[in-house]
Amino acid sequence: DALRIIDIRSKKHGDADDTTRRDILDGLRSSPPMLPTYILYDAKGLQLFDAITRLECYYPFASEVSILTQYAKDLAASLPDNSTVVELGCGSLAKTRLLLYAIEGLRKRTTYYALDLSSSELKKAINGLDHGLRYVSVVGLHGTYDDGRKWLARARSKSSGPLVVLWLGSSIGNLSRVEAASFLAQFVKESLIPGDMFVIGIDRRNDPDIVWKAYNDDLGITRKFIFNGLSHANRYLNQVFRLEDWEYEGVYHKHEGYHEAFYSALRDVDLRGIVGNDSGYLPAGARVRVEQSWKYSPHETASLFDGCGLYPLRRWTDAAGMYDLHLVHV
Ligand code: AVI
Repeated sequence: DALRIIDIRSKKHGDADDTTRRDILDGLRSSPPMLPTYILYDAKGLQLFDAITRLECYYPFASEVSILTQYAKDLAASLPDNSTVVELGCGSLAKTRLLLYAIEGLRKRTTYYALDLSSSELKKAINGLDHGLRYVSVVGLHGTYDDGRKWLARARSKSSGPLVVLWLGSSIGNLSRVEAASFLAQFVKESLIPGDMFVIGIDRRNDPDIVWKAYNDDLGITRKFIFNGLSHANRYLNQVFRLEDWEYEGVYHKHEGYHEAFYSALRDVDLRGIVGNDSGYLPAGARVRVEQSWKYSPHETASLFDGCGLYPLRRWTDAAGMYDLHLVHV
């Protein structure tokens, strides 16, 4: 079978570049200053994130893998026949393959759509699935979450077969609690119909030291991953960031339950020329936020689902009780 990758990006490439540049500048003008989290995910960023997932300290990945290793068959059995499965941010497919082969083992006809931001990484990931998938057909979708949601709404209007949205890796944590709820609610409203399902991996509010270490590894891989975001941003801003002016800083806010990743200025940094106003002046010690990783207590998860019209069907948890995979339906 020829590799199928559909470009679903709503904007032509040049427009997307303009949007990125505008998002970066808007972020730097806001108070406190920030960079858009998606700046972390160019092709190099996806590779570095993949390296993070191989770190022992980055437990969310290992926890989710252990859940899928143990329960993929159970999850596959809970999915409807002839379903369309769409994964938001499929990454390297290292985890998803466990589910795909479980579905194949049960001989359930399924079309699996893998959505991600980098078409080169998408190609690699799909090519890396060895053959032997006869019941599961695999299609790549090149675009953002938003492109994916819109594409899904269009696909939904053409077919009424069961739809399953897969959102693994606790990626929901990269949205604030309010954003996460409205993202899910919008999905439910625009792209799903009663009976459709969501499979969502969510990291719990674990021991603060363990969470902090997950984002501050001794090998400095996370640091490299975060710094790559600055290099990526530089491609849109004529290289205004000098990497040697910045350091990575990770903070876990244990009361609120989120980890925050910053670029922290090692000396006064003057970006007024490109930012266009005084907010471009960042004195030594100033922080530019690039990522938040929110964690959920069981109660917070329950009210999240409740608030957006999603009903829990099943939940699978790792042996250490640190992470859950939720199957919910509309
Ligand atoms: C993809 N996302 C859920 C990861 C997280 O845990 O927030 C990205 C990451 N950032 C640093 N390490 C991993």
